[in-house]
Amino acid sequence: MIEKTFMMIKPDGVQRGIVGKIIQRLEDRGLKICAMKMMKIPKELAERHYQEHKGKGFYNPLLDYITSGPVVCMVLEGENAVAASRAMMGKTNPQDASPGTIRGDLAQVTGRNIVHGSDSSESAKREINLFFNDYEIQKYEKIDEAWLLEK
Ligand code: D4T
Repeated sequence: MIEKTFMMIKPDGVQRGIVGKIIQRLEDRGLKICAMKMMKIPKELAERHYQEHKGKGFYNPLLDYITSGPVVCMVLEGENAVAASRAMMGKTNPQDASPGTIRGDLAQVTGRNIVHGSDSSESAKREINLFFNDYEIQKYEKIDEAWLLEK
């Protein structure tokens, strides 16, 4: 099933200069970039994004971290894009993330785990709507689609 997902390179990914490296992996997998922008997340948006974690011990440090500098937000599309991108990211705690995953190769601790990706189609829809307007999301055919997908 072709679907869209939301992915974010967090402030540590931007500061460490590995934005290009992360995007390269996503493009190499064949995920289509439908939207992309850099922004500094306002506190209210961070609170809405992480509302499920409100009240947990890591909630305030998490808000401080995610609002501490610019992030790069993306909408990606592909076959089972939610599960595919989660698998590419690796486990939340980079110590548990397999080598070959973004976190397993490029991060060390949960509080600096460099990427976020939607964990279900429902959260993908919610997060895409939270971060992007419709006009920011591009609909286009890529020339490799016939070779990448069984179309
Ligand atoms: P995100 O949402 O950033 O992609 O991470 P995950 O989807 O992989 O993990 P999550 O929602 O469970 O956690 C959100 C965010 O909180 C931080 N966190 C999480 C933390 O600092 N300490 C913790 O114990 C947990 C569970 C890291 C990611």
